[in-house]
Amino acid sequence: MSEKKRIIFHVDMDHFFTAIEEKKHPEFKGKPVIVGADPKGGKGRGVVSTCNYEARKFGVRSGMPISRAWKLCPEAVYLPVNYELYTKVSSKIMAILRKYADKFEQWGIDEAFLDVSSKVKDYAEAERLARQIKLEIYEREGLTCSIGIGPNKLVAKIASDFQKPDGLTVVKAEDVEKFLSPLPVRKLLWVGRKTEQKLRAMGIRTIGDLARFDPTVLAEAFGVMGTQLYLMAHGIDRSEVEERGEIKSISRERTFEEDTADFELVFKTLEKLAEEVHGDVLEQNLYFKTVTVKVRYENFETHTHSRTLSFMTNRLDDLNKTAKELLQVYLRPDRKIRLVGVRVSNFVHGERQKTLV
Ligand code: TTP
Ligand code: MG
Repeated sequence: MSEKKRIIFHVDMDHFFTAIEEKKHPEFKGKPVIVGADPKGGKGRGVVSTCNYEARKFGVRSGMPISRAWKLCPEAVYLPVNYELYTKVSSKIMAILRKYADKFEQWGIDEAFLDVSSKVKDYAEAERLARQIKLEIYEREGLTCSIGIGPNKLVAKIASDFQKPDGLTVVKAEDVEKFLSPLPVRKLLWVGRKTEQKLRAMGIRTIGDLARFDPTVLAEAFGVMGTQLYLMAHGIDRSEVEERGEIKSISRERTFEEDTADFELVFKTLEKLAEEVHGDVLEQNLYFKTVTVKVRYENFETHTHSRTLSFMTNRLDDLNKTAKELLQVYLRPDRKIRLVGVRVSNFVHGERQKTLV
C-alpha cells in the first residue's frame, strides 16, 4: 500500500503578544508597539519579547536587547509582558483550532499543527477550511494568523511563514520542491547559525543548492544531520502531528539591574520567579516533573541545569527546593551573574478537584 497522502496545516498567530495588547488598547493601533523588558529610557537590560509590524519597520525584533530597541524606536509604546493574559488567549485559540483537526499539536504559545487529512478531499477544500479557521479566530478573538498548508509538517511550517501577517500559503505535494528551492537554507527548522555558515562555506545558500548536493558528502560533513538535511531539502518529513500537553513549559527569567555576585539577591530573585511560575502551574491545573534553572554570567555565557523528580508535583516547596539546589553549583564568588531563570516542564494535566470534603 502506498503511503497515505496527508494534508497538514501550520497556524502561527501574527505578532501574538502585541496583537493581544492592541486589541485591549485600540488607541495603540497604527503605532509601533513593543512588549518586553522596561526600556528605562535606553538603560533597560532585558530583551524584546515581541513587537508589532510597525515596530519591525524600524528594525526591532524578538530577542533583541530592549536598549537597542529604544535606540531604533524610542517613540514606540513599550509594555511589560502579561503572561497571564496571553496564556488565556492562547488556550482559547487552541480550543478553536483543535475542533477542526483529526490530530492536533500545539507548538509553543501561538502555533499549532493540524492534520486535516480526513476532513478535506483536496487542496482546494483545504484552502476553504483554512479561510474558515482564520475567519472564526478573527470574529471570536479579533486576532489574525498566518496558515501554511502542505503535505507534511515541515512544508506547512515553512509555508505559514511565507506570507505574514494574515497570510495563507498552499503548497501542494507536487509543488514542494519548486516552493522550497529558492528559499535560504535557514528556513529548514533546525538549521542554526553555525550549520548555516558551514553550508555556506560549501557553496550552499538555498534549499535548492542543498537538494542538489551529494548526500554522501553531506553525511560525511554533518553525520546523521547531513542525511536529515538532505531529506528536508527535498521536502520529505514523515513525522506525525502528535497531541501533546497544551503547554510544554512555564518559565520566568530576570536580568539584574547590575551584574551581581550577591547570592542572597540571586536566591531571592529565584524565589520570586518560582512563585510566579507556580502561580501559572496552579492556574493551568498542571503537575510538573522537571525543574530547570538558567544562569547567564556577565560575559553572556549561559548555562541550564535540570532535574527530573521521581514524582509529579504542583507544590511550591518542591519547586523552590529543587531550583535552589540546581542554582547552587553556579554561584561562584569570582563570577557575576547577569540573569537567572527557572522553568518547569514535563507536565501532566491534573483532574480538576470538585469538592474536597
Ligand atoms: P513568534 O510566533 O515567533 O512571534 P510573533 O507571533 O510575535 O510574530 P510573528 O507574526 O512573526 O509570528 O512567537 C510567539 C510569541 O512568543 C511572541 O508574540 C512573543 C513570544 N516570544 C518571546 O517572548 N521571545 C522570543 O524571542 C520570541 C521569538 C517569541
Ligand atoms: Mg506568531
